[in-house]
Amino acid sequence: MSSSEELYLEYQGLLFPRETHSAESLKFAQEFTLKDDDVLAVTYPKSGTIWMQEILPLVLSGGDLTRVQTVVNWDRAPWLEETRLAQVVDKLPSPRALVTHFPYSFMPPSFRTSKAKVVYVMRNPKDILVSSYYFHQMAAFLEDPGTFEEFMEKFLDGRIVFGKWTDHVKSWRNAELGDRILFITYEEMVQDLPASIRRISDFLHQNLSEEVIQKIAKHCSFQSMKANTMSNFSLCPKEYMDNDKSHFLRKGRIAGDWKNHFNSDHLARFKSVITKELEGENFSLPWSLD
Ligand code: PPS
Repeated sequence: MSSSEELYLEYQGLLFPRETHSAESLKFAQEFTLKDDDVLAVTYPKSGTIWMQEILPLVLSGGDLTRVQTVVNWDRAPWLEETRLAQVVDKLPSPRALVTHFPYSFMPPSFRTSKAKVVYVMRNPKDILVSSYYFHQMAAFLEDPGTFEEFMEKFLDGRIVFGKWTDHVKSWRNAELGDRILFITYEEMVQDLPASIRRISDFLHQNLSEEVIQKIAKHCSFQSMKANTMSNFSLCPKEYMDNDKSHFLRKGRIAGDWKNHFNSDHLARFKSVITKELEGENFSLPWSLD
């Protein structure tokens, strides 16, 4: 079993998986020039990143399925912070779709001066914790999660990649980006995907027809993405992600898997830490922590 130091790179106080990040890639990201028509899906890990990575290029291309069927997701809408970006960025069609797990303070100066837009996906943190727990079991580039209790403590302390969930959410909620940012929840996407795609399309001034919205929703359903080798990470070698242990597209369709993992002690501990961390913030969470 590899240690945290072997697996993770610490950069400006945050942990990043060395498998896909380097000091150079993080510096490259922080010096990256964003364009006015770029659109970024911003998420804390396990909040719905690859889902938005599928939706954005489709919305931006008027529902053209060619790229989602022929280009793997990590090249189609690359992560700003990953080493892969430098290799594929010149081949991205405009308007570009990118994704990032960066908290706001890590964004390049060009983001602040550009008109680039952000779709920020939020998910119930209890479900993020559960999703992340299974992901740490199947991804060899992440530390073994230990028991569920141990992993919950690491999550609450931010001793995991990309730090604390509360810090991430606070950083973007307080970023004051006006009409450059759309906040959307994973749960509303589960509940009504066509309506969520309509919100995204309107935000990006795409003016898509109902027929195109339905086409995108069909392609981005859990079943369809789970079957799409360009999106389900089955092309990722087993030594990096072991689908025998857990699938990347694991439960998805059901919001609230946390109920199968939290006992009353977990719930009380989770609620008290998250509530304290968010004390005094001028936004409220769209989910109850009970
Ligand atoms: S990562 O590693 O941060 O990029 O992971 P991320 O993509 O943010 O989150 C993975 C979870 O998103 C679920 N997912 C979906 N749910 C519903 N519908 C669709 N189409 C979809 N695509 C991805 C995926 O199943 C993970 O959640 P869990 O709860 O583990 O199933």
